[in-house]
Amino acid sequence: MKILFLNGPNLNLLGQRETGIYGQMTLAQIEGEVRKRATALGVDVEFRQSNLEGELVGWVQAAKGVFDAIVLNAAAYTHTSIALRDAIAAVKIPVVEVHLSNIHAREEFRHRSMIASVCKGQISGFGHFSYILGLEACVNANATSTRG
Ligand code: CA2
Repeated sequence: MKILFLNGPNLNLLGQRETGIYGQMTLAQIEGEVRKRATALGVDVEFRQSNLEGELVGWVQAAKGVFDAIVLNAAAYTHTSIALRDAIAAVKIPVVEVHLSNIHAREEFRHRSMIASVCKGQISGFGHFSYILGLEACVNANATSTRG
């Protein structure tokens, strides 16, 4: 099983600023933790980050036929991007939406996710562990859908 982890704008700054909200870990450290768990589960993972909406849309589209699932932290594009929503709906690969912070416990503008209704589910508020839970959700959903 191959899982693609996509990270949106400003997540390259993790661990340097806003540590009270997003934690102390850098994106590379989060990737390291995900890789450890992925190895234990016997799955391949690929990690990418972009500040560009179009690049994220392109990666979602290109995932078809290559990856079995996507774990997506679309960052601020979560709240604004109809383009990402349409790409997720079109690609028909299970996408798990993840957030480090609990977006529902923050400012009102973060409560709305443009992508939630086309995703398999949403994991929000568990810091870097949201990514591990996203990985587990993909593996579990895959096992459930292929069982029997
Ligand atoms: O909690 C999350 O994972 C978010 O997706 C993070 C986004 C935010 O816009 C979403 O509402 C929730 C922001 C990512 C920016 O990360 C930074 C890290 C360090 C310094 C500044 C921003």
